[in-house]
Amino acid sequence: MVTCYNDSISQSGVNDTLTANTDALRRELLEKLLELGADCAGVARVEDLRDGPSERLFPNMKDHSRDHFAEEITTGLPHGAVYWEPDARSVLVYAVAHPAERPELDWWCGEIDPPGNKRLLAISREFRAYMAQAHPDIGVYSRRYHVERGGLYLKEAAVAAGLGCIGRNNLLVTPRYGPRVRLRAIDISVALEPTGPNDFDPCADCDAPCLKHCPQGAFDEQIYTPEETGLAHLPGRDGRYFRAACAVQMKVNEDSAQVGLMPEVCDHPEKIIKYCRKCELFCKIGR
Ligand code: B12
Repeated sequence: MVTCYNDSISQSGVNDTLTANTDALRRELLEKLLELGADCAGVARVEDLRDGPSERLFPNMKDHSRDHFAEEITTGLPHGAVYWEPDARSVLVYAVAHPAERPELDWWCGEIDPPGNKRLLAISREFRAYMAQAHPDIGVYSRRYHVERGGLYLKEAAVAAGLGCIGRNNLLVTPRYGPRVRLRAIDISVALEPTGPNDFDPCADCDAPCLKHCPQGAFDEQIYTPEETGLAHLPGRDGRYFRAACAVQMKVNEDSAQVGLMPEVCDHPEKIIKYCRKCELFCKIGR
């Protein structure tokens, strides 16, 4: 039944260095996430995520987009900084596949979350209910989506958990679904052995159609360099992803949205916003 999570676990079996208890707990929790509807799940260690490349780049970003996020900071921390609960030790990261043939999973109905997001949220809610009953002694903290409101950098957590790698399209690319996944995370107070990272890298020999079809040319120029930033990991890997251009396209999508009905999420007509996904949909992995 184990889907794409922790291919490391399913291939190599149990890590002998773990105590039987934490290993059993890790299996139980990841399998619970899959049972609740996640398509991939893994574990990252909080210590490995602190002060990651996104958090370090953020204060020096030149291509801030949608800076209204800054107005929404509820953590009390500087913009871009990640809040951690004092007793958080492990991050459970999970993904729901968003295949090309189910585009509606990613459609916003006005301000209402797309069906895919709703599923991610439902998994979190049901997982917490399970934990409250099965492991009331473990702290469980559902992560918000926006870093400004208590989220974390989900792609980095997913890489650390072994779900995939950051592709040249600046997205998490998974072996099974390519980049066509949406992510969420739940922190817990127990230290579990991480399920990643691994050396999966399908971009190395790819002619990168994902980069060529961006309607705003968001990958056309190098915005950041390792020398200037002191970082090895940059947006689009080598600093070629231009966030502000991407945000222009998303605004175009919002402005051109047509009013329609999505009965599965809303009982009245709303603007149905279909954000651009060309960098995802042109990726050859997982199709
Ligand atoms: C703000 C935001 C946006 C903004 C800005 C995007 C940006 N990347 O800057 C806008 C609105 C433009 C946007 C656009 C999109 N987004 Co967006 N976005 C986010 C959000 C909330 C935070 C991302 C962020 O601020 N990153 C900070 C900047 C500094 O980092 P970064 O550009 O991501 O680059 C870092 C990594 O690439 C990393 N890196 C590079 N190489 C390596 C290697 C290693 C080993 C490591 C560890 C790290 C690493 O280092 C960089 C820092 O230098 C996340 C959710 C979350 N909480 O994480 C979703 C998220 C990243 N978005 C997502 C998606 C799908 C999209 C869109 C396709 C639009 C859509 N239809 O939803 C586009 C795609 C853009 C792209 N190609 O990157 C998904 C990605 C899923 C996936 N498979 O990766 C996320 C995770 C949300 C989700 N629901 O799952 N997004």
